[in-house]
Amino acid sequence: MRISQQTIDLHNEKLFSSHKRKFDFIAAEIPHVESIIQKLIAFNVAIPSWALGTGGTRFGRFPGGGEPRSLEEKIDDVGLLHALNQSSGAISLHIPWDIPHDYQSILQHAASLGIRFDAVNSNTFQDQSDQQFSYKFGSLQHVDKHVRKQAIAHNKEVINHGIELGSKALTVWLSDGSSFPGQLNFRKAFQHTLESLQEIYSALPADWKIFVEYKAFEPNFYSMTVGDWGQSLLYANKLGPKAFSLVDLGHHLPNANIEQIVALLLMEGKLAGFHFNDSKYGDDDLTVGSIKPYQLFLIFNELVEGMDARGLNHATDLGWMIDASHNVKDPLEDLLQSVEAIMLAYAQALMVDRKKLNHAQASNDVVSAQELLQDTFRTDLRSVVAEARIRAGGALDPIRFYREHGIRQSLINERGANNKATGL
Ligand code: LRH
Ligand code: MN
Repeated sequence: MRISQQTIDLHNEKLFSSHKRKFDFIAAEIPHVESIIQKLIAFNVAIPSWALGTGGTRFGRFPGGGEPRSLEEKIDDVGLLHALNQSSGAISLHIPWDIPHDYQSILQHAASLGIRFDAVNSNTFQDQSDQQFSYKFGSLQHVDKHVRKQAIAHNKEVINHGIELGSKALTVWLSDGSSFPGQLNFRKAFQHTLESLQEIYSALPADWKIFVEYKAFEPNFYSMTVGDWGQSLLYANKLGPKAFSLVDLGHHLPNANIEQIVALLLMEGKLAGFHFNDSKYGDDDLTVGSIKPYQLFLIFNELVEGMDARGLNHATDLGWMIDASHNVKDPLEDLLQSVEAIMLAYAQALMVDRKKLNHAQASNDVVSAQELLQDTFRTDLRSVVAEARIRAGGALDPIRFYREHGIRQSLINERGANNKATGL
């Protein structure tokens, strides 16, 4: 299903006057609004190929219909999101859930929708039917070298798929760990994992990166072999200059100060990027900014400060990806909300008066520092994000457009009500 520019322009015409009123009001307050808009236009968030269908939990899954039946249809859905918000111009594949069978046709199809391939993800947390050795007791950490060899070979295969698609990074998330005290020798598990990652690292092309994603718990519930940012950084430092730590917002213990972790990984030049989502308890994979929007703003505040301190290109030097699971929402509406929340947090972080904040920090003026951040967070920049979107050819109100044009029903008519997309 493709959306014509003409249909989007018609939608924008209807909503333009109220948008202009809001935008002109706020733009008058922000001297550098044009540079913020240019940065927003350049910024894209990669959509996870495993989150285009309905997610579920062990207690149940309630499909909404019209789910993509193939990688081509997943790319169609990302193309649909990108046509509406002009900020979703990339897809992150998960192998073997989304093995590309014909690279050329997949590349042409994606290019025709303005979609590029972001980091590719390996999967050694599930056993495939044709697999010789089980990952029940881990993969790269496993006590049996045959299991480790099998997992290393899989990661090399994933790199090869990525090379064919123009991807430049491999994300490795390991479910490896233990569920009971005494089950695992932590030192040997770390060393097996490091040796295995070193073999995968040596298979990376010169211009590639490896993202080491950490997680505090689940599916192991006593220890995870890449359990926190410290362990992930240890691996990344021991692996070499192409290895970085990936921050999935849902992978922290309660009340972790994620914005401080981000600031320090960035300072060390070891921040890979993000799997954006939100959570109240565990790895809930909820809509970005739906539970802790202030934390998301504080993370982007550290990102803008830290990226500018290192002279990084905001749009290209870090991995911007969503990792979510949609149990009760339409997957495409959920993803539109998540991208909007990310763009809003980024816009607000770009609005922060860094000079005034640095001065407040340098003079221990705690109240002014907080007032400055909260004043920015309480400033409604939705019309600035919308202005960037329409200048890039997107819709003023993507979810309204999606509903008014009955897109989900069209997808159900085209694909059926009961098919299940590959993924979580
Ligand atoms: C693990 C994780 C990882 C993916 C998976 C789909 O919780 O965040 O990034 O491989 O979700
Ligand atoms: Mn993740």
